Amino acid sequence: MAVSDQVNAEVSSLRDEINTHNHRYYVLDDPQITDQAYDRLYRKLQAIEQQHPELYSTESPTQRVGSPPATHFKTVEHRMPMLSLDNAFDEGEMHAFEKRLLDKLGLGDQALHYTAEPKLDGLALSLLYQQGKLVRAATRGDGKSGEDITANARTLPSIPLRLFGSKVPSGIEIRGEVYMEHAGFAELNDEQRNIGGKVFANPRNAAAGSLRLLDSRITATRPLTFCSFGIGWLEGYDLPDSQYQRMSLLRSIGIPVSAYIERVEGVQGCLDYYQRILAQRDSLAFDIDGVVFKLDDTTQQALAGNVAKAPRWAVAYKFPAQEVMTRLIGVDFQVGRTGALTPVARLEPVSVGGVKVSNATLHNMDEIHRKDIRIGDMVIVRRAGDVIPEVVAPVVAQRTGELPLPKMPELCPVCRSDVVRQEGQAAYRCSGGLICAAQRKEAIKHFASRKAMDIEGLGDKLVEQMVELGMIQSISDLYHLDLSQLAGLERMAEKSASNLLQALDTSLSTTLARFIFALGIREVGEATAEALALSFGSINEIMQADIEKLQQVDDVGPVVAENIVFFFAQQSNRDIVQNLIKQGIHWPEIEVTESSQKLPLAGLTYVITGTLEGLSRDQAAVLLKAQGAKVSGSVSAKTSAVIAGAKPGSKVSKAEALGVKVLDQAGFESLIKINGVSID
Ligand code: 5U1
Repeated sequence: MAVSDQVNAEVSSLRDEINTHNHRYYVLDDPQITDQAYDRLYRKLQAIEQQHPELYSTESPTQRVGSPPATHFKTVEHRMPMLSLDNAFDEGEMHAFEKRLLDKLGLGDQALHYTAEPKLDGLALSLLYQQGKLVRAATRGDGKSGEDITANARTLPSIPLRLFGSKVPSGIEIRGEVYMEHAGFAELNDEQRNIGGKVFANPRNAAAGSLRLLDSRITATRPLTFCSFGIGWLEGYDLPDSQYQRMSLLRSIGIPVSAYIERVEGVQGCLDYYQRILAQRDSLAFDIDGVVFKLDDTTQQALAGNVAKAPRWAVAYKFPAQEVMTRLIGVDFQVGRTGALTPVARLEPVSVGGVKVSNATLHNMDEIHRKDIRIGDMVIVRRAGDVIPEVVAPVVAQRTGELPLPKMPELCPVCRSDVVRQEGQAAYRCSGGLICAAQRKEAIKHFASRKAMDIEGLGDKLVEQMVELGMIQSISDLYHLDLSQLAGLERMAEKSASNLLQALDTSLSTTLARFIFALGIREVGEATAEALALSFGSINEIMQADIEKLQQVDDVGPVVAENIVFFFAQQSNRDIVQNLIKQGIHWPEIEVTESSQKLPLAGLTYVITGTLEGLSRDQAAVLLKAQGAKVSGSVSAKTSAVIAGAKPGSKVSKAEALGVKVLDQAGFESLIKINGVSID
């Protein structure tokens, strides 16, 4: 049966819509819909295509799932060789780079302009588009020819299968880098550990390994991203003669380009840019190993020419290495909040990514055995982003003679209780519970942390001091502290002591979700705590619930349910909850309704700004969520209303500009009908 015009039109419109959202997400960095809404569109298209196989198209966004494995990759020649980059390691080498250019161009001491961008730590890829359609993707190889990995590249959502707009050249080879973000890398390695698969040493190896898999269906599951850094070959098009404008042109035809790209003047401009990007390096979601500068004027680029395989007109100014070698001098064991003992490497101090490192995590004993790390080994240490430095691997080639494997102690190094390992679990734990000062310290730090009770001024060092001095045995003791006790502590003046007492007092007014999270029940994170709060509405109900009842909550599986029941089965934990309530911890009541569909605010999204009278923004959010609403941090055209307390921020003007309703305190109160509910 012929496909009706209506189905044809729907498929075509869904494909366009999905492609537009990909473009907004990867190229414009400005997503307009949630991941869930995107998934809904995607599944809708998939369902129609399954019903109508005759509508199959290689260009459909659903065709990024990969194809059956190949036996090998074909070798293909690049239209134009893929060059490499010369490096500079200090300011002197940057000055020398510019001097060479000025001499070559005969420009004396004129100012040169450069396009500057971060150097992504991934692997280079060349994409060939003909008549706007992706026809080939190849690795760099030896620069002249590389491996044809088209089937794999097609699975990356950031690589458009077709270019956008009316300005598309008839043929273009686009060059760029494929990389993996830290979060995706960590998730991939966790999965690989679970299935006993290959664990990757760093995101670059993971990206390279994933892109060169013979089975593109596996590549399709790997979190890879593409970002372009230039054009290799081009036909049927007049390019602008500025590198910066060429990159803007790529962006305009749907190719992702760095969001950090800038045009800078002279070496000083380059050095300033280097410092600015270096300062952001640890907060980026991906690894970069330097910044790249390219002469902006492409006529000057042509005049400067190439030396061997690298252009004279570009340079990579490298950052300090994030992976270095040093000696493992010993292994200590750190006791965490749940009693788990983590092996920590003691290292010969070394600078990693510009920061001095003398300790690094070894994760767990299984990892030490899997990697065969010995005390006395030279090891590779990696520090990237804001994560804790880790020992990646031993350098076995440098091992001289027999070296001992680290051993898990039989007694807790802090409280001397037995160390035990539950069957089927990777972690070894101290059996001392809250008798163990280490577990007590961690439990209190967690209780006070920002996402839990948010007790400002109660930092880690202070908690450690208080536990060591025996001032607090359990979290409920925090609320018995007085000014004279606090003011007697090291580095604690009377003013900060009184601020801390005030912060403790403020923390008494909280939300049920924060309180549950703060208790530190094993594997109960923020989302689970929130789901528990919304579905039970009271701490007593949660304390009394059995495993079966707990499992009815979204997010709660058998293991988490068992952890919750186990936690509240301990009389000491029940006492802590009762004591805290006696000391005045409170939260707004939540009315529990059977089905979220029936809730009055279901399907609506609110943004809260400014200070509301009598309740925090968090508490207001709980009241809205209890009635089925969503609470978001940013205003968009889809926001149902902005709730503005005193001194609201720019969110109100944004709402007004978008025509979104703004509710004041009274409007909010009538919305959630909290007049009868005591909120102070
Ligand atoms: N960001 C960036 N990386 N990268 C790598 N730009 C850049 N340019 C390159 C390479 C190999 O080569 C061109 C200068 C030819």
